[in-house]
Amino acid sequence: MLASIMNRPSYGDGAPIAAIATPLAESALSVVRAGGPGSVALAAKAFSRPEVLAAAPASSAVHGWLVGPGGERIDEVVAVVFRAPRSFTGEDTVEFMCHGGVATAKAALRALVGAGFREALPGEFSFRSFVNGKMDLTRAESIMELVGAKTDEARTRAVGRLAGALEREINEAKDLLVRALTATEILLDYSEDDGVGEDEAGILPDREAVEAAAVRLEALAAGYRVERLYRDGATVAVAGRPNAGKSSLFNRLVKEERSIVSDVPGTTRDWIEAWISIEGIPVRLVDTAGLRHADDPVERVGVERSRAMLDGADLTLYVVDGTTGLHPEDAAFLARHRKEALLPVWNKIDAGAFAPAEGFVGVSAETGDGVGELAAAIARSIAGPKTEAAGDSARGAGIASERQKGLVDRAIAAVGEALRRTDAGLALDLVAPELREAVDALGEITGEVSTEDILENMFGRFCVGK
Ligand SMILES: Nc1nc2c(ncn2[C@@H]2O[C@H](COP(=O)(O)OP(=O)(O)OP(=O)(O)O)[C@@H](O)[C@H]2O)c(=O)[nH]1
Ligand SMILES: [Mg+2]
Repeated sequence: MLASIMNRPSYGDGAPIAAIATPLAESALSVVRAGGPGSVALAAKAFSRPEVLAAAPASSAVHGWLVGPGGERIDEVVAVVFRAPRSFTGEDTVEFMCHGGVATAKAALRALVGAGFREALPGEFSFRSFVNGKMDLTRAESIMELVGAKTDEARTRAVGRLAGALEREINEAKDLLVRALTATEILLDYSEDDGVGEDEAGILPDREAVEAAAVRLEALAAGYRVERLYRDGATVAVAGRPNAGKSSLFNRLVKEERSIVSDVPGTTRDWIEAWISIEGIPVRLVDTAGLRHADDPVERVGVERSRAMLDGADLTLYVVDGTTGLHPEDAAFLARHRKEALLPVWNKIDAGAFAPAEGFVGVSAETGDGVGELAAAIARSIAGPKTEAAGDSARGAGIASERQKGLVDRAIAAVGEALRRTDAGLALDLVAPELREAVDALGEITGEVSTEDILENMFGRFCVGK
C-alpha cells in the first residue's frame, strides 16, 4: 500500500503509540497515554524504576519519575498499567498521570517518543478498541458525542449509546431482516433443486418480520432531527423594534447581565450570543439590534447584520413592547417571517398597558413573569411535541450521526424496494438482494461490515489521545 511505502503512520500499523489525552492548559493533572503491543516494557525505558514498571501486574499503579534519554527527571508521575486484553484498546497500555501544564505534558510525550512510541493519530486509541472488538461503531461514535455534549440531556443520550442501546436497536432490526432473508434463500435453494420455479413469486416468507423492521427503521430515521438538535443545538434569535426589551429578555434567559440595557432606542448595535440550555436542548441565544430604518451608518450596519442573522436562525423570538402595543412595523415583520421559525413575545406585561395580542407569549423581562412558559414554548417550537418515540431516543437508542442516518436511509430504501417487488409479483431471487442490501447497511452502522477508508474517515475526526 502507498501509505506504508511512504512510511506514513496509518491506523492499522499496530505500532506502539502515545498521546497527550488532556487539554494543553494549566490544570491539576495531565494524562499521557501510551499503548500497543510491548508498550509496558517500552514505557519502562522512560521511567525511573524500569524493572518495577515492566513487571507491574495488570490494572495496577506505579509511582516514579518520567525520565529523558540521559536519565534527567521530567516529572514525578503515577503510571497506571493495563494489560491486554483488559484495557480500553484491548492492548497493553500505560497511562501516566503527570502534573498539569503545557510544558510538562509535552515533555512527557517527548520522553515516550524518545523511548520508541510514535505519536498517535486522532482517535487511534478508539480505533484500536473497535478493531480489537472492544466496542462497535455506534459506541465509538458516542465517545466523541460525550466529549462534545453541551447539556446534561445531550450527555444522557450519548451515554445510552455508549452503553449499547443503539447497537441493540440496530441489531434487533437486522435480526428481523436476517430471519426473512434466510427463509427466502432456503426457499430459493429448494425451488432450484426441485424446479418449483416461479410458484413463490409475490409471497415473501416472514413478511411480518420485514414489515416490523421497516417500522423500527422509520422510527429511527424520524427521530434523527431531534437527536441532531440535542447534539448540535439550535440558534434562537431575539428580534424586535428598538427598546422592545430584547436585551433585557436575553439577559433574563442567559441569567447574566451580558447585553447592555438602556432606555435609549438603538442601544444594541452588533449581535451578542450566549449558549444556554432550554429543557436540555443546547441553544445559541442571539441578541440583535432593534429593527428600524436607521440614519446612523453604524446602526444601519447593525440592523443589516441582524436581519441576516434572523434569516439563518432556527427560531426568532419576536419581541413587541407591551407598553406601546403592536406597531405597524411589528405586524409587517410577523406577516413576512417564516411562520414555523417564529415565536411572538409580548414583553413588559408588568407595566400592563396593553393585554398580549392573540398568539403571543406574555412575559416581563424585568420581573421574570412568563419566562418559564416562554422557555417551554421555545422547546416545543424547536423540538416539536414530546412523543413516545422521543422516549426511546432519550434512552440512547436513537441514531446520532450523519453516517448512521445515511445507512438507515439506505436500509429503509432497500426494505421498501423488497416489499414493492414482492407486491409487484416479482420472483424471490429479485427480492433477496434487496434484503441483503438492507442487512449490509445495518451491519455497517455497527461496524460488522466496514472498510479501511470508512474507518479512517470516522476515527480521524476524534481528538488525539482518545
Ligand atoms: N417595565 C418594563 N420595562 C422593561 C422590560 N424589559 C425591558 N424594559 C425596559 O425597556 C428599555 C429597553 O430595554 P432593552 O432591553 O435595552 O431593549 P432592546 O430591545 O434591547 O433595545 P435596543 O437594543 O435599543 O433595540 C429599558 O429601559 C428596560 O429597562 C419589562 O419587562 N418591563
Ligand atoms: Mg438591545
